[in-house]
Amino acid sequence: MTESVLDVRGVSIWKGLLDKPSQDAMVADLREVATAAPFRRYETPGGRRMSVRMTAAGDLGWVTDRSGYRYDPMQPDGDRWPGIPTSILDVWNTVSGTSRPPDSCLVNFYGEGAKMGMHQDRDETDTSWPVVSISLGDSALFRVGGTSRGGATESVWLDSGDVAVLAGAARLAFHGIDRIRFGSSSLLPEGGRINVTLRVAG
Ligand code: MD6
Ligand code: FE
Repeated sequence: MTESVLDVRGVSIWKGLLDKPSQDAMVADLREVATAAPFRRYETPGGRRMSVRMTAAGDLGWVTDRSGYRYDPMQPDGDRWPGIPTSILDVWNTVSGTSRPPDSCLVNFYGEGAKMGMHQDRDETDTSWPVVSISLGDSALFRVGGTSRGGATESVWLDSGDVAVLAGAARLAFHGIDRIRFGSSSLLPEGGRINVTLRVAG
């Protein structure tokens, strides 16, 4: 598979880093994660239900409810999160530029019509560590802005097997998913998109 690294407003995008067998293996690992920690549709502090379904692996997962957003060592049902699969840690080791392992792996599922509004990732204790993001399944239109809300943005399609790295000056860039191209990939038999993000959260 050909591989190239794009720069989109400081975000590095490794096109096609994961080949099809690697993507299939990662999906199988994520099915085990979802068995131990089911996907949930969270309610935001403002009382709106998110269109994206979420779960997590590692020491810390990310949850939200009426009391706010936070990293939590427990699932909402009181269980710990499952471990981060090795196939996913391998990607961190390839692209993060750090030998410190991630302690949080967030998994987002986008069904038809799901999207994610523009946001910054700043709930981590130390936001100087990179965030590594893996795309699997249907293609998604990823929008990247600057470090304050509003202003110029640039959009790029993230396809299955692409890996994005938010580091350095782009670590606190606003970003979001405007839409997915439902059914554009056959990786997930029922369609949809999975996004996996790795962080040092705690
Ligand atoms: C997504 N990604 O690709 C949403 N956050 O579905 C993110 O919110 C994200 O891609 C931090 C770093 C990289 C990302
Ligand atoms: Fe994000």
